[in-house]
Amino acid sequence: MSMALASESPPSAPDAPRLIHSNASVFIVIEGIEGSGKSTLIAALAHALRGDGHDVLMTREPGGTPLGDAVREIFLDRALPIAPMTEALLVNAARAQHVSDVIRPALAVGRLVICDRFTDSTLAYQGYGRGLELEPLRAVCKIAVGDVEPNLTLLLDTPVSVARDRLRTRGVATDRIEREDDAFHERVRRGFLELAESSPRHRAIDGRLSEKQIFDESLNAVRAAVGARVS
Ligand code: T5A
Repeated sequence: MSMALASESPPSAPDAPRLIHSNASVFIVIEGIEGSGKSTLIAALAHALRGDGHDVLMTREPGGTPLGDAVREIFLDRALPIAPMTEALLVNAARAQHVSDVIRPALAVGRLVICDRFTDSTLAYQGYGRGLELEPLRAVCKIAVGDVEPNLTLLLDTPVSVARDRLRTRGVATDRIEREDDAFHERVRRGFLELAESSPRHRAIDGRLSEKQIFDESLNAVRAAVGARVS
């Protein structure tokens, strides 16, 4: 990930003074294959939404907590062989902590949470990519997140070749998942698309568009989701 999405500290207690102009408690997730442009979009969205007066929390998976960051190190370590189900359980252990310590408390005090990856990533990577059955994976994710669900999931649908070129240009060493072959990443991309097509709370955006076009389309979708929460 190009931008270190700062895992902010867990939000302060509900009775602490906060600069909240909107208490919509909105949970936005950004999904897509590696290099699809998620971190770029999230930084721009957070800036614009803060301008709208929202108290925005940016976070990511795996990560978002000290435990999550430790799991992330293991998860992406090229030197470690990790079985597909172990991947699913590791990322969901981190997710359970993330939801409990960061996401749920932030939503409870009316923050707008933008998360780089969530449960769809498990279904796309460990399900469609690694070949694990989707229903058990959904059950594991459900145990990790309980009743916390995104209000909106934006999928940046970017062709594998385009995303790979972007990552090559960026020049950062590939991690354990990025180094998988194109066929794996094609399955992951198809998985994300199937998940997006099967749910009204998803919006797929063409990741080949310019950063500005993606940002404009995404901001409109987020503002609509916020409007639906507060109306
Ligand atoms: N994982 C994660 C699982 O297997 N299961 C799970 O359940 C979960 C949660 C996490 C890894 O973990 C796996 C999936 C991943 O392999 P990560 O580092 O969080 O890895 O995620 P990455 O997707 O690898 O993050 P990246 O930074 O590599 O990709 P981004 O954030 O999608 O892309 P971004 O914004 O950094 O952009 C990449 C480059 O493209 C340019 C940017 O400037 C940057 O140089 N760019 C554009 N160029 C042209 N047009 C645009 N519209 C552009 N947008 C960005």
